[in-house]
Formats: sequence, structure tokens, C-alpha cells
Amino acid sequence: MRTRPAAGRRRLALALSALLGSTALAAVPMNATAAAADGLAVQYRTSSGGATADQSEPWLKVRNTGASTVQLSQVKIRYYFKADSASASYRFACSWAVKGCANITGTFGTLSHPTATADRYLEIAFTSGAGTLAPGADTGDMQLRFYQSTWQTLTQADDYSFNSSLTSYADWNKVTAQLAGSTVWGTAPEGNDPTDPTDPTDPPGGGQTLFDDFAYTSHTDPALAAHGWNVRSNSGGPGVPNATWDPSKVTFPTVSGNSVMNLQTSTAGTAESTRQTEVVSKSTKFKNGTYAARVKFTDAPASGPDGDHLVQTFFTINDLKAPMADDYSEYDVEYLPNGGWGETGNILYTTSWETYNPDPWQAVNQHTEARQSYAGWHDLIVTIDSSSIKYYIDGQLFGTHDAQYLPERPMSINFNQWLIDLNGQTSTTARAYDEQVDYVLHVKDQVLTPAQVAAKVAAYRSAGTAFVDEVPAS
Ligand SMILES: [Ca+2]
Ligand SMILES: [Ca+2]
Ligand SMILES: [Ca+2]
Repeated sequence: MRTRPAAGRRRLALALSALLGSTALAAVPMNATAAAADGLAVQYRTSSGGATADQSEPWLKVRNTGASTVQLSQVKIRYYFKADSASASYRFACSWAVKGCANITGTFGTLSHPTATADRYLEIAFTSGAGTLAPGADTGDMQLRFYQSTWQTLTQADDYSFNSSLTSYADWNKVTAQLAGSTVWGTAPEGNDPTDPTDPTDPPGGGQTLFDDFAYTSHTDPALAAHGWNVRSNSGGPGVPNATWDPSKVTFPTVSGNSVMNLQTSTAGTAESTRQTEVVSKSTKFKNGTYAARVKFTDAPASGPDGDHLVQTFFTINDLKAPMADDYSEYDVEYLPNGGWGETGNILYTTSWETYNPDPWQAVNQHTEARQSYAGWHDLIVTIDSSSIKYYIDGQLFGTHDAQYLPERPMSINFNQWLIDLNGQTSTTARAYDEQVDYVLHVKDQVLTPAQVAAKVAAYRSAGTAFVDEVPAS
């Protein structure tokens, strides 16, 4: 569905090009035309005009120049700049704003087509709390700033959107505004306007985000299902044959004021007494991009004797259509606190799957492992682009897997906790293990650094957003 309008617009552009010639096409004032229809203007001033500075201070005002009221939550502003190094990371802050800093978010993105003066952008967005702009109204002052996360001096003389001479507010078309996904103001650096059909830019939908802070009351909270999650009750693998997948063992306790999802797996040494847990997105719409979750692994049971061959996970997966089918896809982070699969101690695996044959067992995958304890909270990130799969644990690169293991089709997002077998602890005394999940994040078609993931999560929290899902159905 998504490709049809884009293809249609591309054909229109080609037809115009044939009529007018390519030089004439470049002169067609697409943005001006759109602005007249949709009606936003952006004013800019800098409060930090030096060629270099401790922080860049793009202050902005957005004005509704159209005839109808605009929901600010539909507006996104981009300020484009050249990063100080390929690895530089940036932090956003709002010093003061008429609309309230709590209603303004700032996130950083990377341009698909870097130019001499732009390879990143700061994207300003608004929560629903920012309200509306009536025709003719503006947001008033938004005193914004950003700085290197190291607080090293940044160079802004080479930044596309920077203008040292604008020290009081004036219209500035090197900052762009999107309204409901269409660029209605300004000109992006050449080749980087996602809504200009003549620019060979990001795949459609890039940057759309799923974020869930898992603020629910119970596994029967209607919001949990409404937000796209299924708490598993159907029988079947993986794990102990004839074990029960028990939705009631998925709970949402508050830990230090923050709601977390708790998956509890328990057994008394028999299949009949074994309870496993799994939470899965109902939608299989997740493919390239960034996946992140903050997960608490445990080395010891919450109660009872230790030693079971437990698997604590965060993973993405789709269906195996036939043994060894190439278009199967799965990316796993799996922690075994008590060994299993031939291991005798704790081990963390990250595994990227091309495909497999269930019988006789044959696996085509690449994995990275670390034999050490990962008890406690950890930041887990998986990034997938068109060249590799990367796994990060607590901000450190843990493994890079090759292009032959890239996904062919979209996947679901899953958490589960289960027992490989009942051989690790043969007692019939009851015991229970907990895996906790603080949040999950997916950003479609964009590879974020661990710092960018942390900034995005912090921005949602400072905006009071516990859940958002912008990822289109595939
Ligand atoms: Ca710069
Ligand atoms: Ca595959
Ligand atoms: Ca949480």
C-alpha cells in the first residue's frame, strides 16, 4: 500500500520533468506551493552566534499561516547540522518555552545523504499537551539548545541551519517544518527531504517509533492488548514439553516509581507443575531499524532451590514457512543463568538466524557469546540495516553479524522466560524465577547509537509518554 502513492508521485515528477526539462523542474516552488495550502512558517534566531560554541542555541517560533487550526502534535521541525565527528553524540535541552518545555521533545537523526554542511538533524516535536495553533497564532518563544554529550566545544559555522546574523526572530527557510508528514516549510539539505519524491532518501516510514514503558495494571489490563501485546496462553515450544504458558504469571509491579513487566517462570520439577511466560507483539511489522529494551536478568530464583536450565530473552522472529526457508528471520538476546545447551555456567548469547530445519535439526545462524554473569539490569540493543546486525549490551558493541543473516520479512517483538529441560535441578521443591522488562523501543529503518536510544527514551519520559506506536502495518 505504501509504495503506490510514492510511485504515482514519482511518475508525476517525471512527467513534469519531460514537459519542463530538469532545470525548470528544479525551479518549481514545491515548498512554497505546499506552504500556501498547509500553512506553517518557522522563525529562527540564534542565542549563541559564535563559529564555535559550548552549545548551539537555535531558538524557534512556529506560526500557523493557514486557514485552519493546527494540532502541534502533528508538527515536526528539523534543524540540520554537520556533526563534529562521526562518533559525536548530542543532547537536547529546552531552556524555556511559552508552550512549556515538558511539551517539547528533541531527538537527533542521521541523514541518509550527508552533504558538506549536514549529516545530522535535531528534530523538534510536540506532545498533545502543547495544544493547537489557531490561524495566525504562533508558538511563542522556544528557547532550545543542544550540545555534545561530552560537553566538548562544537563547531556550528559549518552547520546548514545555523545563521549567525539572525539574532532576532525572522523567517528562516533552512529549517524545515512537517505537518502530518508533509514538508510545508523550508528546504532540507539536497537529497534529504523525506516528502520530496525527487529526493532519493529514506525508505518510506523511516524513524517511526514504538515505545512502551510497560505501565499496566495486570495482564488483563485492556490497554495491554490495545497497545498490541499478546500474553501467551497457547501450548507448545520452546521449553519443557507439556509445560503451561501462564498469562497470570505476567505482572506489572512498580520498581522505584517505575512500572516494569515481570515474567515469572516456575516449576516443582515436573512438566505439569512448570509455568513458562511469554509476551509477544500481535503485529509482525518490525524489520530494519533499532530495537532496544532494558531487561533485568537474574542468577538466582525468587524462591526455592536454584539450578534450572532457564532462558531469559528479548527477541524478534517470524514464521518458518518451510524447513530451511531463506525468508525466516530471528534475532535473539538469550541469557542462561545456570547453563544448558551443553554449557555448565552462566552465558549470554546473541544469535542472528538465516533459517533452520527442525527435523533433523540443522541451524544456519551466527552467534556471539560471553560466559559471565549478567545478573541485574542491562540495556539491550539490536540494530539492523542493509549491511549487518549489531548487538550492544550496556552501550558496548557485543557482536556484529553478517549481511547473509539480514531479515527478509518483518517480525514480531517478544520477551519470554522458559526452561530448556528439568535436568538442571531435579528437586520437586517449588521454585520461581523472575525476568523484568522496563521498556521496549523500536525505531523503524534508523540505526541509533546507544546514546541516541537513551536520549529518545528520556525524551518520551520527560514528555510523560508511556506508550506510542507510529510504526505502520507492513
Ligand atoms: Ca558542526
Ligand atoms: Ca533468513
Ligand atoms: Ca517502565
